[in-house]
Amino acid sequence: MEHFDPTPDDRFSFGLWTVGNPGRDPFGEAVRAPLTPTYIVRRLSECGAWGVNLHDNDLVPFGASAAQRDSIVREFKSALEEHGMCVPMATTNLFSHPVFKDGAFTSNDPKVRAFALAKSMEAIDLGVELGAKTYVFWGGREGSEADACRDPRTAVARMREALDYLCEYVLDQRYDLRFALEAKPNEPRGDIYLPTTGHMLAFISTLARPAMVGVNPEVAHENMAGLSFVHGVAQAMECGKLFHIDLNAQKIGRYDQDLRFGSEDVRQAFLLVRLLEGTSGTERYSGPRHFDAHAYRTEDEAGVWDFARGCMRTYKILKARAQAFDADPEVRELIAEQRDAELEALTRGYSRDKARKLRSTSFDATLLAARGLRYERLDQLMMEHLLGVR
Ligand code: GLT
Ligand code: MN
Ligand code: MN
Repeated sequence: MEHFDPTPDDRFSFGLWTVGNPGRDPFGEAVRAPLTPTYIVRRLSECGAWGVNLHDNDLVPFGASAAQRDSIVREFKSALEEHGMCVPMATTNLFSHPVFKDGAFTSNDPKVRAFALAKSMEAIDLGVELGAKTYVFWGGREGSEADACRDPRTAVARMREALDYLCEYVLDQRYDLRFALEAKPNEPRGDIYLPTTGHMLAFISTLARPAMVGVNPEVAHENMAGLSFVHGVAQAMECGKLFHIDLNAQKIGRYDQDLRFGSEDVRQAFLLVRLLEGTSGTERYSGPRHFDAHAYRTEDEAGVWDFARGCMRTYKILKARAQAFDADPEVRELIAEQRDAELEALTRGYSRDKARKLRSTSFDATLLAARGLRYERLDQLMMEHLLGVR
């Protein structure tokens, strides 16, 4: 029997806010007691996780003095060391405090925008001090309900100004840090600017330092927009922009559920793991496998660790299923690349001569159209691997 216990080589990480989620929602109070960051570090390492991620205020409370900050950070660092855990990613909380009720970088108030920038620089310092190599920006409050309040172009321009500023800050400090932008279409705002990974990729190409900035797509968020997560992630990988990933699960058409990885739409989860692990022979994603999810509100603390182990276990089971699928001779035959050396020579790289030859080639469209593609068989094979009978 294969074992699916996580090891540090799997590069699994969780946010302090994920396993630390006390189960509060808009309709009800917390159902679990808060867990301290150092306790979370210990329990995550016991579960087999490799890394722990955080917002500035998951660790250092908003408004803490410099002395309080330093002692909290010292204690946290020694817990990391003791349990052999790292902090691969950090981020800023620019959404909880009421000051950010109408956005942080995109607020109409220059004082709020300035405060958000200052808070971000401080949080970047904290992340780098803890060893983070990736810095996430999720603009949860960067949106609107009363859309006449600002031109959305102004919002995008303000976002650009803030990110350009922070890129220069990182370079000026000589930090080894890259930014990863996380999209979400709505919630908590009626609409959030730059709502999908696709919007983010286009936006990044307009920045002053595009090479420093990539994306952090989240399963739930792209699903909320009704999009194929696998296609979005693949596009980010294809242009070298998948810097980080938020793994969870989501039913389509709902609020942001942040469910245990793989617990909904197991086909997409399978195809995602197959893509990230490159089991079909493509390039493998080498960054952290981060779970941005939380346990059901029905759970006590024991259920939280069941949840965490479940995320990692499902990932590894799907990886094993994907490897078996891609090693299956029948599958390989069905998806083997078709070649036509003569025509490919004409369609690869334009020249006037190639175009002339191509246009004088005759094609039997009826014959080409008549061939069945056997995708029913292919998909059923995928299902049988997924269901464990093949
Ligand atoms: C928040 C959000 C997540 C983001 C986190 C990073 S915070 O929990 O729902 O999707 O990734 O800011
Ligand atoms: Mn997320
Ligand atoms: Mn989410």
